[in-house]
Amino acid sequence: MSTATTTATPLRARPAWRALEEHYEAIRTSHLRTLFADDPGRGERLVAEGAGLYLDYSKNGVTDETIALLVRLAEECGLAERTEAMFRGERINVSENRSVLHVALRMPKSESLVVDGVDVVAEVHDVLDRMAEFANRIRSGQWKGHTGKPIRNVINIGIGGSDLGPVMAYEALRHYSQRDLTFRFVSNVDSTDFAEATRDLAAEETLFIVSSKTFTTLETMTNARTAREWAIAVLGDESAIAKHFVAVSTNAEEVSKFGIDTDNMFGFWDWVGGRYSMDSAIGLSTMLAIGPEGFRELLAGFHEMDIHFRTTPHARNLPVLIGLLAIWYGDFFGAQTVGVMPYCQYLKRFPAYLQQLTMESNGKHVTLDGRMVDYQTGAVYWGEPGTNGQHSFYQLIHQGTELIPIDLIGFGRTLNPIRDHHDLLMSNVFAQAEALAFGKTEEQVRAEGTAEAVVPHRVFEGNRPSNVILAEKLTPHTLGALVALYEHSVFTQGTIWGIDSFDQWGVELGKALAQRIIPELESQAEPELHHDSSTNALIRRYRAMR
Ligand code: G6Q
Repeated sequence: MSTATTTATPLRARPAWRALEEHYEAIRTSHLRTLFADDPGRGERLVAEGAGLYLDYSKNGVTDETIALLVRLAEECGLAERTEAMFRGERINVSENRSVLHVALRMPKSESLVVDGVDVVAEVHDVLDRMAEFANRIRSGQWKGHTGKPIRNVINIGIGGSDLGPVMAYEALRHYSQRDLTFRFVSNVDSTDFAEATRDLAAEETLFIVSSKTFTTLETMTNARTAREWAIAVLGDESAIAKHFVAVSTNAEEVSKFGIDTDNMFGFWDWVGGRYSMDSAIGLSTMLAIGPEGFRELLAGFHEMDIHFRTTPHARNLPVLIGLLAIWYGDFFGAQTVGVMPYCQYLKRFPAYLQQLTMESNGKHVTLDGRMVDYQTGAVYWGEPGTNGQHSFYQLIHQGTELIPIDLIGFGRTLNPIRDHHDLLMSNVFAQAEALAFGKTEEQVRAEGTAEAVVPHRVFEGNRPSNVILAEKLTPHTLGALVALYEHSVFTQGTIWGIDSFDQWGVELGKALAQRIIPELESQAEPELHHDSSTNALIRRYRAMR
């Protein structure tokens, strides 16, 4: 089946969708208490394993029949065919007419993937080898700054896909990082970001990685120019650039125009989307932090999940199950959001990273062939590390009126074993999933001797869904597998909705309008304004305050 025919039948007209609608009516009031009581084996059966991750999805409002129907939906929507099309390098990003080949970034050297006559895996490894050589020189102190001192600080300048992955990975893998190097990340065009990141650093020991696929992004280029002025002001002359700036980009021309020698540029390709690029050269800061070997492990984790996704039957396939459950809650139960709660302080930026991955990918309102959808697409993803979130917003998940499916992520072992912290942390993972699913009945509350007037306040209705994802320990390998898990779950959802998960036209309009407004803010003379009355008034007020 070709990719084009898979989108031909409107989603809601598909037999599996119709069957799911009926099934939903039959199951929507079933309580997890009953589902577990009637089927004591479900906690051991509704699980899946792959690439070092264990998924327990038994505390969801599903039965074996639900899963079978969802899997049938995936089949009817051509998930297997579209997955193969992606892995073969077909141009499945239709609105940009591009291949989608982040999976090639983590294929081992021994493999080859020829797309348009080019072995992309060989190209990937050429860049990885150059990155490794550079990383070794920085990490060993062999690379010297303009005044002959080794580099101690690395600042990645980038935004969106050229920032969120690197920041998240650095925070996640800090434990494995070379601790005598300082890493900072500047993304916001708000000058505060740059000022605070550099205020206590010596320019002669600082390396800037300017990360930008296009090398034209306003925020990144503004910060990069500020960084160049900052470095030259201290180091004296332009020739310092060669020792203190490297670029990660697909645009060699703009890189050299900026003044960075293309010998100090690490390339990638238009078939790597920004939000899918943390394992390309965009991950240079990650490699500097954890070393080439650690980076290889990270790629191996991604690759293991890629293989799992490509080869495991959908009913036991982790990304497929997670993607299908998101469809189940979004399109049938009307859930608007999905919470992702890592019980791991190192993963504190993981939810922010996922927000871009999921929402920029699946926040779409037309199908691949341009028809308006008549169903809900991408949910709002959000989250915070546990247990912190429990002391703020979990209240609403437990007792509010919104249905919020959540993923709880935990590890068997901590990287910082201190007293019984880890058992306390993990007991909360299990307790939250249990409390959400089973709640507390009126009878139980009464039996505790609660005053009658307070009883309703203390009742937890339960039946609130969660996935629990467990891995042995947070390693570069685990992180790769975890990111690939969500990447492919996004792909699964996008395939079912029949949308293009790899473009991002929605980001464009605001950028274009900002370009028009900049001269209106900066001009000396009072500009003639032709916006709506609100925008005109706001611009005038800002000019007066400025
Ligand atoms: C990601 C998006 C977007 C992009 C940034 C930075 O998928 O395309 O977040 O990564 O706008 O773009 P550059 O890397 O080109 O600066």
